Amino acid sequence: VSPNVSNTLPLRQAHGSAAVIAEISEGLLASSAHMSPKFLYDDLGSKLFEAICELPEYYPTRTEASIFAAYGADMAHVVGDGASLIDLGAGNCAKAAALFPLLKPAQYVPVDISRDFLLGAVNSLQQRFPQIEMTALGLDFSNGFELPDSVRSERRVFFYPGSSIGNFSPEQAVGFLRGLRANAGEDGGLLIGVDLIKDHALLDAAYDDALGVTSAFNLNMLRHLNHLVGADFDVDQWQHVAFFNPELSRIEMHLEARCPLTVTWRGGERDFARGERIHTEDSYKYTRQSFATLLERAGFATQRMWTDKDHWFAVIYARA
Ligand code: AVI
Repeated sequence: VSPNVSNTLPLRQAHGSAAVIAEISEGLLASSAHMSPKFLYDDLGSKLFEAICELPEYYPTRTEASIFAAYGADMAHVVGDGASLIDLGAGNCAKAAALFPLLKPAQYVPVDISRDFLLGAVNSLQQRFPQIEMTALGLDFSNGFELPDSVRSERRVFFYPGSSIGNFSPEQAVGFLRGLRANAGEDGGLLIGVDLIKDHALLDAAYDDALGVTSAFNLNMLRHLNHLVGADFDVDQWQHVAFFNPELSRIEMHLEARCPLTVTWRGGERDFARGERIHTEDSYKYTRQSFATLLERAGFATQRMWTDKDHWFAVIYARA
């Protein structure tokens, strides 16, 4: 059995396209340079993120897994079986696969910007679960996306674990969640993982680990940009900076120039002073109440929430 692969344009094939050059140029030329976190995820970036999830400092993955392990059966009861499970940012698909025996989806639709990485994972998953129809979508869903006709079920359950929603600003998150709600169909919903505000030292360490894996993950964006737009970033000239910003309730990740330098790419050139930064990612942290309010603003009806004993992380099922 082979999974379906949807015929969408992956970012990899889009490299050098006018739209990608325009987006990257706009970010690099802004007075405070910034770059979408989606550019963290080329093939190596996805592998580095997998490694981050194994780090002792990166508590979200194991805390969320402990919540699924403790309450998975209860979640399956609330969600119901036989749905189309649409896994947003599926990566290696491991989180959804662990829930298959409980959720018993009729169809599995993993979506990820890192297309080749996704296809490798789905191919082996399809062998393990031949009874579940699988359709892999290699695309950037951050600006919304159309589900292909092959997603037939009227009951669509979006699966968005790992607190990836935190990589949107709260305003963007409301817009994105509204789109999911509108597409969930009759009796569908959203099973989502959210990272909660906690001791700031724990948050800082999770994004600046002792082994330097998160630093490599952040710096790898420069290699990806070199590939995408023929830039000449020298990774050695940059350093990883990450910290919790309590006013905005978010981790900020930046790349900081270690020395004065000039970067050129297909579409532009910019000088950076020593200490000048490119803002590469935000990771917003919520309280249980502030996230429930966000889901309400997005139009979701009822919600069930499960959390760990320390209230570090929450998993919520919101009915459309
Ligand atoms: C994918 N996303 C939820 C991760 C996060 O925690 O915001 C990405 C990440 N960035 C640094 N470490 C992990």
